[in-house]
Amino acid sequence: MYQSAGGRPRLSVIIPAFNEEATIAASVEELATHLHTLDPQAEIIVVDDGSSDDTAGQVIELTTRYPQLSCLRLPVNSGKGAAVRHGVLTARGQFIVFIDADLPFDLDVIEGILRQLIDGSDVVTGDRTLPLSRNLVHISPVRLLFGKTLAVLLNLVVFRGPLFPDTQCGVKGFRSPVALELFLGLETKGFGFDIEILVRAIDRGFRITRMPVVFRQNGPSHVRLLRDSVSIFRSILQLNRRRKDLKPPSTSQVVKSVSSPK
Ligand SMILES: Nc1nc2c(ncn2[C@@H]2O[C@H](COP(=O)(O)OP(=O)(O)O)[C@@H](O)[C@H]2O)c(=O)[nH]1
Ligand SMILES: [Mg+2]
Repeated sequence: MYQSAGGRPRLSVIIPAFNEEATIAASVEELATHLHTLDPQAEIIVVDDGSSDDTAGQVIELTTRYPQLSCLRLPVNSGKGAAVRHGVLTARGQFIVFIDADLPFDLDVIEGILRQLIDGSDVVTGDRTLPLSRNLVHISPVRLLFGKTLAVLLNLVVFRGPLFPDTQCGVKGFRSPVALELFLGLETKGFGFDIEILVRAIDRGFRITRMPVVFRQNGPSHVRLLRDSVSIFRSILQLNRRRKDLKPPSTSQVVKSVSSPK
């Protein structure tokens, strides 16, 4: 449907993976099958972030069946932000999407993201709080409370308004030059990297679109609530200190939401 241009794939999908041996093969196969109809040449880049299990072995085994699949390996565990950054700097597609290894969202979201990018968005961020999003996953009340509190605090501190209720959503897409600009200077290596990416996008005046998702499943989480929330919040504070001109986003800043079905 979306043809590749001049030998360059239209789309690159990056999967950061840390100790995902139980799910990564099934995820790659599902993704490859799904992408086949969208863009047969779409590349899939799994970034193995110094896993201590057989994540990389599982992926490498599949590369014989899926020539568009590759596996990057970081020698030591460096964090989700570092892994996605690595993938972005290697990706060849005109459009770049990253998604969590357990493919938590209905994969139709990838086509939705592509459509928004083709229509002129620079950045598309999945958002589980949009009215068109659906949640089919049970989330424990404690995790929900942590998530919501973190979202409210960080929006207050970083964005000076409720711009992004779901910064941590594990699917986002970019036009390739935009991705390069956002990820080249990325400093946050851990789970707080999504926030830094959105801040950098806002500061540069990029057009950002919030995209509904169907949250369909959730593998076991690597996020340790207290420790990672504290470290995410610490990176938020560092981020703010580094920004020279902290100001509310200008009203001309476009953060739009997809609010009608396709
Ligand atoms: N690169 C990297 N990825 C990680 C790390 N921890 C988790 N991930 C990946 O980040 C994604 C989301 O992690 P997950 O534990 O499912 O987080 P949650 O869904 O937000 O609770 C998955 O693709 C993981 O493999 C890590 O230390 N480094
Ligand atoms: Mg998860």
